[in-house]
Amino acid sequence: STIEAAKRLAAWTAVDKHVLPEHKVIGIGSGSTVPYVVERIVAQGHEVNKDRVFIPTGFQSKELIVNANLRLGDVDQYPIIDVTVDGADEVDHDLNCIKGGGGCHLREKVLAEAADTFVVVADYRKNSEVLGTTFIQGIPIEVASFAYAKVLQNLHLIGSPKAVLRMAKAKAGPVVSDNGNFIIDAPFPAEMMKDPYTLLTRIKMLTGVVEVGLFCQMAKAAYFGNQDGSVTVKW
Ligand code: DER
Repeated sequence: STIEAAKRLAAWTAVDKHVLPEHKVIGIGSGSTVPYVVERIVAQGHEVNKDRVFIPTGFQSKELIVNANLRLGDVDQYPIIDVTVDGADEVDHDLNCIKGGGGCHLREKVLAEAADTFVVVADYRKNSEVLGTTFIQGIPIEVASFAYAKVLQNLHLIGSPKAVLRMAKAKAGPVVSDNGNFIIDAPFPAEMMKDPYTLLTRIKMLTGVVEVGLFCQMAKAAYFGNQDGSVTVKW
């Protein structure tokens, strides 16, 4: 499909540009675009990959690395990462991202921050001006499970009356993250989404919040595959 082709295009372009032979510690994100990132890194060959270590951002990411026969590492062993490549749910004109659609944004943010270079790869649907325009289910927020009701209450008070606990589809009850926490999806009005950094700080301060799916001023560049086979780069 054009969406899969667009994901692959973004991923291959970003890897060719930012995952170079001198880069030995690579952070691998989560979602449906990063498999194309791993595909392109594997294609760089065993010679260059045998001296590299790959840091996952969750269970799915770890499986991707292991199944590609790439060397697995942990962020506690490799606190300095050369480059992290990850997807996103939406990217605004200033390279701020909504992330966490896949429920992995806590480890994703740790690896994005630990990397010298953090790049985003996505299909054209994620390329936006103001966050919340195309990704409308809300800002993903990882919360301590016992505190979720309090966090929900406070999110309603600070501007997200429609905030909800993310319920599982293939399991009775809520989604449980790789870290054993719950996820809340909190939509905010466009006015507040125009200043994602202020919104991030306000949400992060709510007691019980573990991590917020707003990645502000972290990405060095974002690559979007387009329907016509071209690539848009924001940096
Ligand atoms: O949850 C995340 O932040 C993931 O990166 C995810 O949102 C990316 O989604 P996709 O690559 O499957 O579109």
